[in-house]
Amino acid sequence: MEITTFEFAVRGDERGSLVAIEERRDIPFVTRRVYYIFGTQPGVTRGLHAHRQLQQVMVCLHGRCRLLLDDGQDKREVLMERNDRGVLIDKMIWHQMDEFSPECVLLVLADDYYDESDYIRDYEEYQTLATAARGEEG
Ligand code: T46
Repeated sequence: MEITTFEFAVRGDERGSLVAIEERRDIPFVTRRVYYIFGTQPGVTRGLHAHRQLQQVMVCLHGRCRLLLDDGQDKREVLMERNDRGVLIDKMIWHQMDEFSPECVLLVLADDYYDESDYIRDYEEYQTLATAARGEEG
């Protein structure tokens, strides 16, 4: 499985730095929703689901954590620790985040509004749907 990342230009001057993320230029979609994750308690694992349709880009603004991506066949691990790099969490990719540093802040840009019916939270159901989707593609 290929991991898709987006490198953002760090702008700024002697006063400090700034990163701008423009939709359809720096990331491939129009952002309908922005959320951020912070204050994650030690030892906690978040995520543990896939989205049926939602596409997201995750950026670690501060601190670090581990992002695990799983397409149903292959698993990849990404260390999230850079505020100038986005990682695509595509639709139908099972994902979880763990090993959070105490000060970790994750920014997530999503291409649609929050919709609980878009979540697949059962891994067996996910595998069945991912296998069927691969069959349709092939
Ligand atoms: C994802 C990973 C990376 C809302 O009310 N609106 C929202 O837009 C979101 C994202 C969440 N919520 C509520 C639902 C829960 O009551 O906020 C609470 C925490 O959400 P959740 O347990 O889903 O958080 P994570 O960190 O497990 O997962 C989140 C996103 O939900 C998910 O889409 O891909 O981050």
